[in-house]
Amino acid sequence: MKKILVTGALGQIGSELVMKLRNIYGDNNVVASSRSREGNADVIESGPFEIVDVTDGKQIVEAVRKHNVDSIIHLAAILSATGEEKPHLLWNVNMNGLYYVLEVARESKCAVFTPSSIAAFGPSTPKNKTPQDTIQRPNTIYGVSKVSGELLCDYYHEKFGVDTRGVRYPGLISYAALPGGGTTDYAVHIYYEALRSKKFTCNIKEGTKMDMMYMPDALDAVVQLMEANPDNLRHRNAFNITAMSFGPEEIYREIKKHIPEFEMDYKVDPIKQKIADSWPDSLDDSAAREEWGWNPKYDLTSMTIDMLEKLRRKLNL
Ligand code: NAD
Ligand code: AKB
Repeated sequence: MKKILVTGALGQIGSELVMKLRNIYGDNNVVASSRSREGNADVIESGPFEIVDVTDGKQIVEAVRKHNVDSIIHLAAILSATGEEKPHLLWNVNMNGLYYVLEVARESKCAVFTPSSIAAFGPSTPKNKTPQDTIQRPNTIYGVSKVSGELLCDYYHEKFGVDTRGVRYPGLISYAALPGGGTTDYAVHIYYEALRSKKFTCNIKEGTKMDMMYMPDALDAVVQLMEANPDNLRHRNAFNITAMSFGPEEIYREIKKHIPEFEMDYKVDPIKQKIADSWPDSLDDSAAREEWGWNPKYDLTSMTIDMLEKLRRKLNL
């Protein structure tokens, strides 16, 4: 990667990924973009920034040509919970957006990174140690867009030689930007409320295990996979990756070790619960480990220590 365009750059991942990429590849070589200028000022001001609405293919073409882009990190998307409220919007952003990105990449010979998700699996997928290659029949519009996206990316690689790569991210936990309308968002909000009000009402039922990951590992995955030797990649779109798997009661107990007065109760959101129940309990990420050396650094214990320390500083507590 030499000249990188990041779409959806002001979201949960983009806010941190752009800064990391600028550190590695140089401020001027990472073009952040979003459909508006609302969001993290550091991302907008520390390097080139363009307004790009991914549902308008021309705007992507213009940004790629103007900056001589060779790699597109495509993060603009609608996530699972918002998607169930606005399925038509989701289809337009997630599918048309990806199609336009792939078309630009085909014409301008760009590499493309597109995150898939644990949402690409569904109720009939094996739940434990979910294999890399297995049944993918999701029952959410988000999941349908993720499976379709994986297939479209593979198609563009096989048919047109576009260097497409991707991972199936689990729920991501971070302190810099809030999550954007997903089912795993509770695992971020719980840290804020543990510090602020010492009370948290969880919208996901006790015992609901989902894969999760701390943001530094998620960012490393992008760089490692995009820099991996293509000869070693038997899979491309998209690799299972995970760092930990837990239910709400386990993250609660871990936080309580540091904040003994912290209390949690439950008010289950039926839509989010249905989505969570359809996803795996834990992924098998051995293909990523074998093909490009995936090896996450954080588990629940080390993530919790770091999250609480960073959030205390951010919230001036
Ligand atoms: P996010 O919602 O925080 O950020 C997405 C950004 O895209 C937002 O800033 C939004 O304003 C922008 N956007 C929406 N519509 C747009 C449009 N038409 N044009 C341009 N920008 C638009 O999401 P995120 O968590 O940063 O996720 C990025 C990618 O990673 C998505 O593909 C998501 O499905 C995937 N992913 C995220 C997680 C997670 O836990 N965060 C897990 C699995 C997969
Ligand atoms: C969501 O909950 O929608 C995302 C995801 C796992 O894809 N965090």
